[in-house]
Amino acid sequence: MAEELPTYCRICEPLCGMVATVEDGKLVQLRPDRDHPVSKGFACPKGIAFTEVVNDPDRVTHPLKRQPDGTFERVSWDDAMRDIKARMLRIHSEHGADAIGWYWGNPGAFSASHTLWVAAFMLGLRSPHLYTAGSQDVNNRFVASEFLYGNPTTAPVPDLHRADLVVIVGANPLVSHGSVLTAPRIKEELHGVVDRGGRVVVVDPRRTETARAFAWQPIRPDGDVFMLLSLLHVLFEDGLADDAAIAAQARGAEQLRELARPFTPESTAERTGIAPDTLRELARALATTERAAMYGRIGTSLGRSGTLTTMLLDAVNLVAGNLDREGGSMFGTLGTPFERTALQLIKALVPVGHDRGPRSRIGGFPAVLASRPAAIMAKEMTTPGKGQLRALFVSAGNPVLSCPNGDELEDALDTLDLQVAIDFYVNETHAHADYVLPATTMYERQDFPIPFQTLSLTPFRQGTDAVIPPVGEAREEWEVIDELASALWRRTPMFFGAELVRRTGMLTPRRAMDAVVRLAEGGDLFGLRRGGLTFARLLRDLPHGQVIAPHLRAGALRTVNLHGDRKVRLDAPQFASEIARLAERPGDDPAFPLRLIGMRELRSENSWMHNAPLLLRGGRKHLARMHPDDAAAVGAAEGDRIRVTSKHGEIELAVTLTDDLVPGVIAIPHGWGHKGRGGWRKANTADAGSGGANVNRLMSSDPADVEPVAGMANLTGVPVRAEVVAPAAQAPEREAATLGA
Ligand SMILES: Nc1nc2c(c(=O)[nH]1)N[C@H]1C(S)=C(S)[C@@H](COP(=O)(O)OP(=O)(O)OC[C@H]3O[C@@H](n4cnc5c(=O)[nH]c(N)nc54)[C@H](O)[C@@H]3O)O[C@H]1N2
Ligand SMILES: Nc1nc2c(c(=O)[nH]1)N[C@H]1C(S)=C(S)[C@@H](COP(=O)(O)OP(=O)(O)OC[C@H]3O[C@@H](n4cnc5c(=O)[nH]c(N)nc54)[C@H](O)[C@@H]3O)O[C@H]1N2
Ligand code: SF4
Ligand SMILES: [Mo]
Repeated sequence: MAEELPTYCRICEPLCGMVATVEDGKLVQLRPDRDHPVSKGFACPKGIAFTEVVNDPDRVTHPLKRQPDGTFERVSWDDAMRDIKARMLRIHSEHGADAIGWYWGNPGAFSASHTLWVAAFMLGLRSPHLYTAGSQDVNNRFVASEFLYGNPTTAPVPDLHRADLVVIVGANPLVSHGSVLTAPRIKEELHGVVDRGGRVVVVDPRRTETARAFAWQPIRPDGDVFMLLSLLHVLFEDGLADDAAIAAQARGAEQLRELARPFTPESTAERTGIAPDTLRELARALATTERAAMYGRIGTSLGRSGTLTTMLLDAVNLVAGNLDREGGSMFGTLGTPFERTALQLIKALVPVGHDRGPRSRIGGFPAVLASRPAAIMAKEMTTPGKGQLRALFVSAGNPVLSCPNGDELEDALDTLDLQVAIDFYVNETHAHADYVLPATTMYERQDFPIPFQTLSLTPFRQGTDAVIPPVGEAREEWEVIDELASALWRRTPMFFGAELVRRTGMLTPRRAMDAVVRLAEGGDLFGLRRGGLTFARLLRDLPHGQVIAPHLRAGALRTVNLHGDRKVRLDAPQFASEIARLAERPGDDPAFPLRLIGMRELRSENSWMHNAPLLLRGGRKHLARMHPDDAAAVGAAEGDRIRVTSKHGEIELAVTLTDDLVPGVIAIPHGWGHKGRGGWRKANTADAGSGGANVNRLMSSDPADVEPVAGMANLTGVPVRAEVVAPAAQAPEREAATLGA
């Protein structure tokens, strides 16, 4: 008997509505949900291909234990957990909680239970060793928001529904489908801007898919901070600043004006590659277009000054009069009663603010939402002394491929006393683990996307049940975490309390998700609002989800800004200190004449989904992109195998030539470098080329190269050189020049 069950995709941020076809408890098909009120029948190839992940013969469906020869053998959950708990308790007795760490990867953020349980476990344990994908992604955003708004968890989103000018800096939403922004059908949203007579400008070193569809403004890698300072300079000095907005929303605009004064468009043109007139025109358009928004993502986060860049993006929006305005850069709220007071209370009670707690042992980095930079994880394992990391749990992550200097991390993992993975694949990181515990996929768990509620362009609620039971012996992450916390309950005050509640059966993810639904706008307020939403009602009556409001509302800044006077801090001291640090940027090194940037592909998701046949069709290869002029300079031709070398490492892969790049820039997707150890058969066959190369071997994990404010890894604008190692015809496997997208 086939059943059709509405649910939603949780691979990336649009959370597209899906309909799952289930036969005899097995997922047989996924198709886009035409009745979903926001995604309206849209889904991308990854979403559709997820059936192949759920049913992948290479999937881990039973606990695995690593054998002395490096292979894995099936063990029972009881045996695995007994040994893991005993070893964890021993490490805890001998070395304390600060020998135990957790790396929590990107897909974890798409599971409410996983997010809440990892956070609670690490806060309860009081270990400084929480690492997340955030230091390769978004921690700079959290820190910028904390400085500007006193609230790390708020972030403005561009109101694509109503904007007439959208400036996209370092993001490629036609491929990524949007980030720190939940906007399904984002391509149509952007075309809508143009259809209204507006403009979309893409500031990027590569003429991306998005830039091709709209207007491309080339920029030199890591030049954004200079562009933004010049935009501020022009806004202030040419009388374009919105004084009323500044007076109403901000404090310290005078200080920022002073800081921006030296950065004339002429003085920054060399760093940005943007002609002064073009920059002035952009500043004028941002100020004079009634509804304009500037939006930045990964390309603005992974340079040398990610926190400053993000602070400046918001500052430009504010000074141009575009912050917290319809059609501008807007803030989402949950719409709970007394939301601001509740946020202030949480902020006072949960000690996760920037720089709360001790700085990291390696590099002295401040905590960001209780996490430390993943770039220092390896040295935390190998540097002796109190606080040395000896046991690491990794859930939904693959730091060997996603963090800088994967080689160093691989070696360091082998020095640990205990490494445990929770995943449904044995990836390059987990290949070093003592145990791999099988996780459920998203379609095997109940869910409600708590972290994305306030980032949605269309305020929207959708819950889902598991559409199939756990495959094999898979378990949800929170169940494993509960068991670990239980083992420590007599030793850790928070776990003691948690254990008492847990034993009553009241501490479940479902209760947490239900509470958010009921307290948020549209919710039943636990019975006070008749007919309001509950989690159960979402599942029962509204399986395609419920729109709460057609648009975001202006004025939300007064709720999410937690500073006492509700003013945005344009005088945050980090503006001055980070601008001063720009002078320390290393100059060009003739030994490394190219700048390396990243890029995402439509049919990859970071380091995973490279084992799904649907996504590997057409002889996909992991390829570097070079400008023909740069290729000619080193004698490289289409399809040649090249060696790319940085100060920190080298990789080899095939090259394809394209003039979609600013000359001097080379682009390589991250997330490749599958070595065939971990059980992914498809990814390592001739189909998928050689499994590709790990671009993060070129990146530095030296604390001196990590951005000091938010601990961001420097993964873009990295100096490299390229040389040919084998011409196309003789390359080890013939690499077809089919682009991934
Ligand atoms: N298909 C697909 N979708 C994904 C993912 C995936 O792997 N595949 N990953 C998901 C994740 S985890 C995230 S965080 C989001 C990210 O979402 P996006 O930020 O939209 O993703 P990217 O495609 O990496 O876009 C970054 C852009 O920045 C540009 N860039 C690089 N350096 C610079 C620079 O110095 N300045 C400027 N201005 N631009 C620069 C790059 O050329 C690239 O076009 O995507 C998500 N969606
Ligand atoms: N050079 C360079 N490096 C980058 C980036 C870049 O642009 N350039 N982007 C960075 C960004 S934005 C990110 S987010 C990071 C990502 O870095 P990570 O989060 O470390 O790595 P992923 O590749 O997302 O690995 C995801 C793992 O989670 C597993 N998984 C998927 N779903 C689930 C689940 O529901 N439960 C469990 N337990 N496991 C699951 C997958 O099988 C896979 O093994 O990479 C970063 N690295
Ligand atoms: S864009 Fe694709 S991967 Fe992302 S949520 Fe939608 S269907 Fe899933
Ligand atoms: Mo990410």
